[in-house]
Amino acid sequence: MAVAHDPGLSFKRISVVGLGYIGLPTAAVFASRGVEVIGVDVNAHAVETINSGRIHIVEPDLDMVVHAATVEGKLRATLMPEPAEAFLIAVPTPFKNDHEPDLSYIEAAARAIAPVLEAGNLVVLESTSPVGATEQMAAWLAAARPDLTFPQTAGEDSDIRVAYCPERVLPGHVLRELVENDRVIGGMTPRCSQAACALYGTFVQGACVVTNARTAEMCKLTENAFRDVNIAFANELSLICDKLDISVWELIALANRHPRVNILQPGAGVGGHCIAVDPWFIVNRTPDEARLIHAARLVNDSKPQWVIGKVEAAVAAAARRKGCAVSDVRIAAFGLAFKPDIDDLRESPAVGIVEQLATSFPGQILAVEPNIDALPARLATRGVALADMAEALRTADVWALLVDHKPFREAVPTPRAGVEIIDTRGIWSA
Ligand code: SAJ
Repeated sequence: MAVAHDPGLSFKRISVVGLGYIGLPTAAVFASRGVEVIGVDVNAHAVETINSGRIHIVEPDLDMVVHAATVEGKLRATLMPEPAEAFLIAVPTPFKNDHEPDLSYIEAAARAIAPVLEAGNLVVLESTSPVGATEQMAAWLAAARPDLTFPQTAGEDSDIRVAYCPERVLPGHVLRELVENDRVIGGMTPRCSQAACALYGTFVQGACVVTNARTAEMCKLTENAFRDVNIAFANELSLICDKLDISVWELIALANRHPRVNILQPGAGVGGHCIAVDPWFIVNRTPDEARLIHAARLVNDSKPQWVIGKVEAAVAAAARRKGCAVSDVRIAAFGLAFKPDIDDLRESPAVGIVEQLATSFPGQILAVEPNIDALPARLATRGVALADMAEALRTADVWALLVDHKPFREAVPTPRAGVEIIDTRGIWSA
């Protein structure tokens, strides 16, 4: 049910806990609408950077919005929570070694804000979370503040309102998607949802669609699991086509001409902080039922190893052709980021592939990543060299295209005689 927000409910002072890839843009957008925003983070460097009007993460145009918000005095960062009318929690939810969700950051955030909570406050959890996390957060808050009432016991009459509202923005397009995307709002009671709708109504132009907290939690996980399963289908097809000597790129383009078929693109694996993580929150909770979602995770997680095998075979073939030792073959890896046209190397399959190749082929690897100036330590210390595209094309015997960045799409190279190409994105071999 889409809800028109109650104009009587307005928020003048809010707090955003966790000033990362979601929290900081959200805080800045609220501030740009005239709301006083107190940003809270445990990272002193992030707090200092934001207070000086700069940013510690990479996202187009975010620097300008944060700069303007701090100069106008609407956004201020701090290490310690302060009283506010609403608290938005946007902290990480990683998983532990066995894929068990790690809610310790949410627990720490709840314990940090509990002392400053006042009757009438709204607390919204935005972090991607397993089903039941919002109720768990409310339980932590209630344990810390026995003098206040919460929805799990007081229902609609509670002093504190609690809701779940997942972020759904695409890295690289965060500022636009924050404003334009619809929001799913899951209050612990209808009144909690109404308060959260009023809060997001400050800047959201999309619809605020109301449900309960558990459905909203599952909705976020479902969106990313849906994408993971669809990418796994494409990745599985790439393995099948390789074995059957068919171009997977041509195959997908042909199949997608069917009006009800829309296959995604294979790649070097699934990276980033969301799609490779969130489906595990479903599998962990319902392992017997989530068979397809689990299989998709395994298919996507195994793709980098398959790519490594292809590169190893290409290196052996290049050595045979050149009549040289395997250790004399030069390998160029094109792209390190977790997806095209960003500089984010965290959880990137390409980085893992290059790292493992660097162990097998020490001193033989050039990495071309147009979006960075220096290699991460885990590659630099393994003897990988950062090279420009022209040098890598001129000197390498094996070209491994791992990410389809714009410069690679726009200048499709003509291979020198004998060059082996592993094209995981179908732009140099299709
Ligand atoms: N990928 C492929 N083939 C494709 C599409 C993607 O291999 O056809 C790979 C990418 O190269 C990358 C990974 O999948 O390694 C994920 O990239 P992505 O662009 O699909 O997604 P993210 O992780 O940048 O952002 C996702 C988005 N979720 C959905 O599209 C359902 C975003 O809307 C979410 O807000 C975000 O996760 C999040 O924070 O959860």
